[in-house]
Amino acid sequence: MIDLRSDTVTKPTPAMRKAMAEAEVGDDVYGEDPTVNRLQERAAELFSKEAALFVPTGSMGNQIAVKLHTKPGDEVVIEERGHIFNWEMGMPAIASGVTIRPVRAARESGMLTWAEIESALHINMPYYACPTGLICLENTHNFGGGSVMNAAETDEICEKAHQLNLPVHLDGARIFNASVALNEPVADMTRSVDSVQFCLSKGLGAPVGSLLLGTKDFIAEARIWRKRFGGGMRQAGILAAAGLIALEESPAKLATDHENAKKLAEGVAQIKGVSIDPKKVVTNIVIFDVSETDKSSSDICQRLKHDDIHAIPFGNSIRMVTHCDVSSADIDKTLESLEDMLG
Ligand code: TLP
Repeated sequence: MIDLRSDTVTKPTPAMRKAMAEAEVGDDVYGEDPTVNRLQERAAELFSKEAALFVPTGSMGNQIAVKLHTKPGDEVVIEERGHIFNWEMGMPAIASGVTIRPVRAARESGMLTWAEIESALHINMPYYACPTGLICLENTHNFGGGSVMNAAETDEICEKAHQLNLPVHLDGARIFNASVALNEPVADMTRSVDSVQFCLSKGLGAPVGSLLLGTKDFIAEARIWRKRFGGGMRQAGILAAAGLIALEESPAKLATDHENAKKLAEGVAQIKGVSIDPKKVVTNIVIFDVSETDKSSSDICQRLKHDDIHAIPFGNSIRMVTHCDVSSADIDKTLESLEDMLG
């Protein structure tokens, strides 16, 4: 099976499984799991943040951040294709009582400029608009095609936001992919955001888990909200053990995933009716429009399944995500199958 649906499908490596079997554990709700504590300390060190919290999912990390940065009735500014807005099942409204102000970035990459963010802010409009309480960024931007924002651009947005006393949360589910693509350390890319969430369970290949990072006070509060959200995981060291290996060993492997994505993008760009600019594919996500072919995106994905190739249709487009369980030969097979079908 060639599984290009997502990098969430990655399986733990033998080293991760061994570390999981041997992990030292304790009750993490009491803060007594030594492996979880090590993972949190290591993550905080890598990101140069005061503290980190191990959470079961990226969604939970993001939603705890939304909860802590806002109060009910606030508005959260986010790019229109952002994960927190589209794919977290309405949780900002349910858990935090906030509304979302989606802003469409002019750039296809989905990366907002400060001017675009600023035009959506509600400041000092107490009687007729929800006050902006938070700005959310996403790096890489998943439905912007795995696009990246560099440290300087992130700094600029944060600086302007902070001048208005607005916090910035970064959904950095794939921040290590961005870091590899830009050759910038994750600590630089996240130095000016107030909080950041990143996933161990995507390209880094761990089976479960994300980390939320911020100040000590923020993380102390986040720990309470993790429990309220049902994310107190007890002997979670078994999972954290895989996470520690993912942090140390996986970033160095991401460049291969990016090469495979580029090769895939260059290949599909040759197929008549398929639209994608391969130059814009800089990490592991390839999204291509098939509306000019004679088949719908779901028909194409259905047919790919006959060759045991799995991808997800989104509207007129198909998303394919490369990861450590996809090889260069798998990309060749995928291109052959697409060419046979559409060529
Ligand atoms: N993304 C998943 C789907 O939910 C769309 C995927 O297959 O790409 N932030 C970003 C940018 C994400 O892409 C995801 C997962 C999350 C947060 C949520 O992470 P989990 O699945 O751990 O809750």
